[in-house]
Amino acid sequence: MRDPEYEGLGTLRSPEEHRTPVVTTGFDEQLLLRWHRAMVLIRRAEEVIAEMIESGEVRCPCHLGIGQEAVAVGVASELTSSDRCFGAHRSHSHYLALGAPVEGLLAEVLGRSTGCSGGFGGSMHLKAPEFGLVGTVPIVGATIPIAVGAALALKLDGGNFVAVSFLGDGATEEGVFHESLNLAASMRLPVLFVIENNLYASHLHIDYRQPGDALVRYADAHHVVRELVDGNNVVEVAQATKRLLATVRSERRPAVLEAVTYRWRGHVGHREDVDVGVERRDNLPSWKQRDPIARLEQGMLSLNPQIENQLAKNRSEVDLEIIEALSRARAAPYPNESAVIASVYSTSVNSKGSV
Ligand SMILES: Cc1ncc(C[n+]2csc(CCOP(=O)(O)OP(=O)(O)O)c2C)c(N)n1
Repeated sequence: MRDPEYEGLGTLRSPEEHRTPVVTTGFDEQLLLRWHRAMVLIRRAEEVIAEMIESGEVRCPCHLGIGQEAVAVGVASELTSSDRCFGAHRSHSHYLALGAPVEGLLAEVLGRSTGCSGGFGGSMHLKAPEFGLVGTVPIVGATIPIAVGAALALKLDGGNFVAVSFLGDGATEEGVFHESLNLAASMRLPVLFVIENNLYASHLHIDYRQPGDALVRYADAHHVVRELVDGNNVVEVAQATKRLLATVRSERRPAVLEAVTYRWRGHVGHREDVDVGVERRDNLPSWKQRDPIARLEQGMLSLNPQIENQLAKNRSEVDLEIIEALSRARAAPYPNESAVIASVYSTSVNSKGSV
């Protein structure tokens, strides 16, 4: 039973609210266009992956984040390639928002050797360390403590780089999330926990899983600074990230960003109407009215109607980029047998035969 006084997510969980255009007044148009392009790239790449799942060309399990693009793009906008990011099973957006090449993603889901993980990982094991993405792992909660460890290393190294852990609302139900938050707070480690609260873990709504729906309460319990934002508003996400990272970088302590959003496709796969074999009975059409890309476009157009040309240019450039990347990915070979052996066994064996 929920306490009647409990405010929780308030209007943020209601798809009828927060549909208005993103307020872009005072923001540099070039920056807004870059955010727009990054979100369109994630959306289109995932739509193409969805088509390839449906046709049977992509056979690894894919968890699409269509509808959630603003979170990754808003956070990544405040990061450098020397920061250390970690994701989970739904991380295409993190990989692309950090600037890693779309060809590496498409080749990876197609199992090709030119994929970002050599074609061995598939959709859920992405990496692009040169862009700051250390790795993604589908075991829920698995990368949270690794991000805390990376934050410890970054603190010991000096400098002001940070670790970032992208996680879902379901991952806050893993004990390791609470241990990680406690350790990061106790040791004052520079790590930003980004909770993408899309209200669901697989087919189960948060109301059936937790006594409260706002996950920032866990930050409060650990005396960690935090913000709760509309995750479908890229400006809000970027501004909150900027404020939190200023603290994390300068004071070397953790922070939590909770971004409320919604996924348009089912938990896994291309379909909109099922979550892991369970029929979806939610209000997806209503949530689509809170589209993060359309809302940014509306906000930009309201200030400058001429910007439509630039928005259209972004869309067509992204389409071309994806077509070319996909054609290269499809033409690439699968990993050969020696790559399998080399990836499993170490070559550094000493004269006694031990590694
Ligand atoms: C330790 C563990 N338990 C269960 C699963 C199965 N599983 C995969 S994703 C998922 C739901 C995760 O929900 P959330 O963290 O909210 O992320 P979202 O899928 O909404 O992005 C579950 C239960 C798993 N991969 N790992």
